[in-house]
Amino acid sequence: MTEPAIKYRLIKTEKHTGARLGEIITPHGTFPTPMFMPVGTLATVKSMAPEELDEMGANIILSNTYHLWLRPGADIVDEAGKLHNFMNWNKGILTDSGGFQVFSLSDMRQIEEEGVHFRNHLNGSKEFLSPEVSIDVQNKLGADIIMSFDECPDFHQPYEYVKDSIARTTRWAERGLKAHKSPETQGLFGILQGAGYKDLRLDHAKDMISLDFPGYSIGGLSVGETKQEMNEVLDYVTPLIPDNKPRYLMGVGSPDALIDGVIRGVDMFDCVLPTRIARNGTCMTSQGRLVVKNAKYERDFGPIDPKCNCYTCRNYSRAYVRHLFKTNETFGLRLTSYHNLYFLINLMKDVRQAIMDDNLLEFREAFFEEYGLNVA
Ligand code: PRF
Ligand code: ZN
Repeated sequence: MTEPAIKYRLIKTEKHTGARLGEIITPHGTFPTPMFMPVGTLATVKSMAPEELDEMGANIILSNTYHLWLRPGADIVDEAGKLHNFMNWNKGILTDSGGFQVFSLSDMRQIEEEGVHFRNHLNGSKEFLSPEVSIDVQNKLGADIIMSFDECPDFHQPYEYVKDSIARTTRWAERGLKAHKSPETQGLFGILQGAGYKDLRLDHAKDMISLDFPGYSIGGLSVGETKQEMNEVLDYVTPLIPDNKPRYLMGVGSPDALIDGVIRGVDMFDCVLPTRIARNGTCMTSQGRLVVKNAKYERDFGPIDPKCNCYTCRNYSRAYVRHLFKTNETFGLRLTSYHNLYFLINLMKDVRQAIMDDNLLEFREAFFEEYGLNVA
């Protein structure tokens, strides 16, 4: 028996919620959870150097099989010494399987038992992605954590469709497990689907958990449903996942959703939100979102967020960052990207402390109040 690549250690559960303090043990380090993972789709977290990511406290970053498979190609990354070497990042990397990206980016996709036929969103060429291809590409990319190939049905897709879809996603997961060549260096997570149907969610979780993956992702959320609907799914899905396995909520990154996810037992999150909104000048602050291009910041010489200790807030003013955005200087979006990522990474640090102190619900109330969110 070889050691699995990814392990999880539960340190404590918060007294009044399902929140877990723990750590995830990877071939590139042991990192505290709950955690937020910045997204670096094309083997770069847009505009951030790896040294900056390290400095702000990022531990695992996410990259995408679909994008790297199309450009520059898995063989080139493999020859470069895999993703860690290619992009000069020595901590954790997770890759998504490509299923979700095929569904959201490509035209004319056609799902069959064997896999998905689709057209390349860059040049229109015909492509085919299957569980075996996805795992082969992810083996070549070499991330510490890889994802099984899934279909992410719409939250409100018809029941019969979702029922067939989750059965196929389970068969795809079994094929992925068989195809996986390096379980001792890469942990393959199973993805739980089932849209908004409780019985299907429970069935799929049970089937996937019986396959004994080293971790589980909760997919099919943050795809147009309400916050209440998402929280309800988490309420009944996360308790089914064994305590000794990490739980990863895919594609979720608003501060309130992070806190509400942690309360329901989620350990890992990723989202393009902080970096995407940063590039158009929107900042997350302790007092809610701030649009730094706004005229009212023309002579505001205070930091983006007075409560933030990041490089941007320690050194630059709202007026300066606004000026950079007004003149299209790229340093502006670097400063806001740094700040937003730091904000979420630091939020998770505060959340871990609140779990330690057993006062996560009080923390939530105070945070929501100040951020301008409905506490209910
Ligand atoms: N499946 C995969 N990647 C994802 C999702 C999913 O359901 C989501 C849903 N929010 C984001 N990224 N493979
Ligand atoms: Zn800051």
